[in-house]
Amino acid sequence: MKLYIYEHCPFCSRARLALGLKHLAFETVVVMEDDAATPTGLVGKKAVPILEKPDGTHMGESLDIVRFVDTLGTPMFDGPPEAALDAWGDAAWPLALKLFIPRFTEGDFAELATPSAREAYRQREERAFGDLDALRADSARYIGKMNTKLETLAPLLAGRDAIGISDVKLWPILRSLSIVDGLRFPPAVRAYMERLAAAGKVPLLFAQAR
Ligand SMILES: N[C@@H](CCC(=O)N[C@@H](CS)C(=O)NCC(=O)O)C(=O)O
Repeated sequence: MKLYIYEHCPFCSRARLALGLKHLAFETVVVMEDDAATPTGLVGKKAVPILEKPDGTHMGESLDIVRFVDTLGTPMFDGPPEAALDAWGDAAWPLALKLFIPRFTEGDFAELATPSAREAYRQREERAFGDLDALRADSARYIGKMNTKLETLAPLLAGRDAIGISDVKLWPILRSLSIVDGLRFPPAVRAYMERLAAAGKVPLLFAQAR
């Protein structure tokens, strides 16, 4: 199998995590941010992740990919969703975007390795989120709010060792937040982030926190 991704992309991290947790062999292909032809040629639109399945056909949509991947080998993600984890992720997402999007545009990612790719990405995010410098300038306020939210996640993750579909949705949000310098991840949250990063073989972004 081949998985087409952007390294920064949280939806791609869902698919990477699911494949990694299931120990499935796959090749990663990073699509440049200014390359519309590759994804459009595969699934008819510019969006990743895209999975090339063992039969050579292609599929998009992260959760569809996770469901397909779960038909290979022993199912891991077929249990019921965990409402508290899903609710935390849904509530945190709009605030998380305000923190990680401006930092992603400056980040060290293969899909941004050329000036034109980085510029294409910056323009895409500015179309979606408006002035990124203004978002950046409000960081301290957003960081304070997110630190409060992270405290409420800690009791939900303390002692957790199960892995299910809700983790496939939650972990990529936390991975994205690991690029934000100044966030305080409570020990239970940090341990969870590190545990799934290692088990799923998807690196966190602390080394390039900014
Ligand atoms: N619903 C899709 C969303 C995927 C998505 O939004 N991917 C972003 C990257 S994070 C993308 O490819 N955006 C289009 C673009 O590059 O122009 C999924 O879950 O896979």
